[in-house]
Amino acid sequence: MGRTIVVGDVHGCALEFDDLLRHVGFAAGVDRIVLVGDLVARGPDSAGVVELARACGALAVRGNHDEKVLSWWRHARDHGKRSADRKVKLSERHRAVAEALTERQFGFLAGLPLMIALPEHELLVVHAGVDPAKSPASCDEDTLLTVRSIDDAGRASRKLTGTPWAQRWLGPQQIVFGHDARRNLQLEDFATGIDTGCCYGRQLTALVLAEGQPVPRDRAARARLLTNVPARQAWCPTGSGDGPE
Ligand SMILES: [Mn+2]
Repeated sequence: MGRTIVVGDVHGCALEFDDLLRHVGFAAGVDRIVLVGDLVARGPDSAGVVELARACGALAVRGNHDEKVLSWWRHARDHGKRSADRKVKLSERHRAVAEALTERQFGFLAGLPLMIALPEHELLVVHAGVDPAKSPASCDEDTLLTVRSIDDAGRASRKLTGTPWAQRWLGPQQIVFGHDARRNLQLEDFATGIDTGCCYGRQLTALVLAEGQPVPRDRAARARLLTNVPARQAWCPTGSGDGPE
């Protein structure tokens, strides 16, 4: 086993995902890729991202955008596509993803867990985050997929108002997450947010851990393990509201 390379929200940016694999010198069969979810939507080539993830044997957690198209796919599988179109409302953007993905690619997304524990790195990977008042294992799906902040009443919230949940999480595990492109890189004592908005024309970021290396508690030491590649272009306007972010 080689390095563990944890990659931020790819969001259909297949070219940049490929750029990142080259940039870190990804060695197939040696290194391990772990994606923080939201493989699909916003960017130009969701199917290409899923195919690349499959091809490099990536592990990944499910993101809220992955879950959105999966909810349509599960309904279509069980009740037919016409029923799914009526019952599961998709934005135009998500509809395009649902039409682009093959059954095999949907099957890959459907197999993604909500959380991946990598005890050799003292690391948990989730898409959005956790409710710091609970153990990660007892957090509900909605929190893991959408949380951003803790509101004034102490509740986990998907809004940007309030305290970033990552500032309230006191470990003991280090959590690496995505989902919050607007806050960009987040480096807290026990949490690292690596959604740096590639689909909006910023960067695709990764945390690169040597075999068996615990995620450093020290922020500067952790920052040295981060690397990124620039977006080839802005694929999606910032704040383009298309449902769940
Ligand atoms: Mn997300």
